[in-house]
Amino acid sequence: MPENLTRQILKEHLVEGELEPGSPISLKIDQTLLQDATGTMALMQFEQLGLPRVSVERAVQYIDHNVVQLDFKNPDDHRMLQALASKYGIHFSRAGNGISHYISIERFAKPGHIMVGADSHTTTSGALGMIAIGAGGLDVAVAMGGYPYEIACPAVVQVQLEGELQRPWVQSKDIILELLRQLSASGGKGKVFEFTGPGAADLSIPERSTIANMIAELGATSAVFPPDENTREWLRSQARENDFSQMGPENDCSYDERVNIDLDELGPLVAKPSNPDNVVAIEEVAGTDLAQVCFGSSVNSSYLDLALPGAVLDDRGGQIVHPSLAATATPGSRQILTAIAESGVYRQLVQGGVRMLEPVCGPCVGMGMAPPSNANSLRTFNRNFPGRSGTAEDSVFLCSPAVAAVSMLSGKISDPREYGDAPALLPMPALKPYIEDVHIFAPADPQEAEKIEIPRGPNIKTPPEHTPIEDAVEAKIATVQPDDISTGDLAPDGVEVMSYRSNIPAIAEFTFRHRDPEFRGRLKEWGQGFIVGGDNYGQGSSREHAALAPLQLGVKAVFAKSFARIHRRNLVAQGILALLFKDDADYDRAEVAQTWSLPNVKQELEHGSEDITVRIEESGETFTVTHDFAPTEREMLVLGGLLNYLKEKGERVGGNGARPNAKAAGVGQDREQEGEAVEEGVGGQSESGTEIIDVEECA
Ligand code: MIC
Repeated sequence: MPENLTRQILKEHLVEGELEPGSPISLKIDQTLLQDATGTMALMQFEQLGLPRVSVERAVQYIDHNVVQLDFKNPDDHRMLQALASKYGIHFSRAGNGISHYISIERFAKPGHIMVGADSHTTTSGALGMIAIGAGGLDVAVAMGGYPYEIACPAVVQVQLEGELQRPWVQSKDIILELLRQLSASGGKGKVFEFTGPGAADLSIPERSTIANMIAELGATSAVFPPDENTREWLRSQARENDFSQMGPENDCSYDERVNIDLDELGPLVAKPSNPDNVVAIEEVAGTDLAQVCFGSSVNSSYLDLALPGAVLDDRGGQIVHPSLAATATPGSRQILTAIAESGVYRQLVQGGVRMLEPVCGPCVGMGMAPPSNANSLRTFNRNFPGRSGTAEDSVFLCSPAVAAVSMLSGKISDPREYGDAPALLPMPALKPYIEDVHIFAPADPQEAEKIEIPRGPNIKTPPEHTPIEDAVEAKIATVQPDDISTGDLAPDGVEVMSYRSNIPAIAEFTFRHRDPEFRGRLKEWGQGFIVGGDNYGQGSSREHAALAPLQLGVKAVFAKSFARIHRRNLVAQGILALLFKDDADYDRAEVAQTWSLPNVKQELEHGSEDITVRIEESGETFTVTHDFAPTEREMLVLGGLLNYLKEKGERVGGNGARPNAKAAGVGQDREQEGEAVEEGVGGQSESGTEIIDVEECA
């Protein structure tokens, strides 16, 4: 049967399971991505696997998020990450190189590969024809160890792009905003979006990367653009044409769903506060006063994304950023920074009054440039969850660089089609001279690696312990939350909180700090508790801190109407029950401080029951909730999470995805064949010859 590209790639990598949408599959992983804000926990959990080296073709640790370095915490994390990367066989991209997603498409993404990354926007690399999936740090750690990655088999949605974008005023950002407008922030759950048609073929790789990046905002598993001549050309410009593979959907293949977008009809769109799917036509918000305009960062940070605002400022004899607002620009990578510096775009932006920021995530995750109170900020970023910008009562609009460019002149949200003739852009200089990976450090060779000491600063604490589930679980409801709770509500963005990413006891103190400031106090008093949430609970980022912090505080289960994919899995991997209301009306029964019990939960999980009984202790009423746990996830939950599960099972899958092939967890066949000394078991942090500086000693 002819297959679409997504299924071909999945088939190639299938280790176990049936390619039936929704059914559990395990996939061999080729590449992994870690960034510093998620990497510390991921690598400390990798240490707990007790493996000597990673077993994937390419593992990269980037430093791009926590780079404000207000005090010792961020630099301590970076120093530890560099040592861990070198020791365990991971490439290390130093701060200043750029944002992981952009560097990945420049240097590593490869048609036909599968990557998992501890960042929801890992999906960006789908621009090059690979399947790139965001996941929690523990899942990425386990994949790095050579275990297959487990996921529900995605359905494949064909997005047929007809016609042509009315460039430069209508841009690929408007395509993804249109998808968000049509499908909503949870409309992509369990799906890979495969882009086809003349409108897809016409998009450059950076344009594709904008769409692939923000497919995460739909809650989707991934986006994939079949590799074509544009892909080959991009790889050639990156001096790695050999990474190109000819592949694509086979003639007459089928898809599970189809969406058509006519690009001739598409106009500029804007996502209003405070969710990326709150999308309207620009006409609806035109005239809105602005105090801030921000370009670049994780998405829309390519050369052309910055060249357009530069050209607009340089146009008509020179124009400036409107006096009522502040504008910033963040290039995606060192390559782009160098290109805009050499072409003159940097000068255009600076001369026009734009504040130039270094190529890191920056204001996109609330790292500086918080907007003023009671004012609007217009950003070419991917997310506008409440408070993410750093200002609690913020009002952030998302748009394309074209909309942002003309709006920064007028001080109001403006329709770029009314600007008049588009200015000429400064051409991008040939990239060749900037392509070198001297700032991406290769790991030490295995002998050297054994001697590497891991420096750990006083803010770095080992991940929380996991305990197997009790026969029955009883707890009070610690908070009841509405729909669309983001992981930012659980583990907030911004310099202050994110500096505790390697210290779960400390970061736990910020859980629900805006939504329910009493939440932590209740849990501390009670020792344990439950969370009740609405639809799309845990949307947004991959940060497993949104599960680790509740674990630390004693949360035993989250009951929700539905969960976002990555957060649901993070809860399960950390041993927290992610339970689904069968009847949404049961959500309305929940009250803070009410006691719910799960009298038979262990047995129900062990027996594979779809129903879990809940009793409301105050009234004696019972009802049932359900779940969508894969069989391995049920076992995981019984044992107290993924690490305990691997330890208990003692199964090991080699880097080539063959299974099972070894006697104990932590013992890699590939390594054994190489004759390396390998320790057994999960949980050991030290290896012979390695001096570990004890965390507690530093505290
Ligand atoms: C985000 O855009 O929300 C982040 C910050 O990149 C997160 C990762 C994190 O929280 O460290 C993500 O997208 O997963």
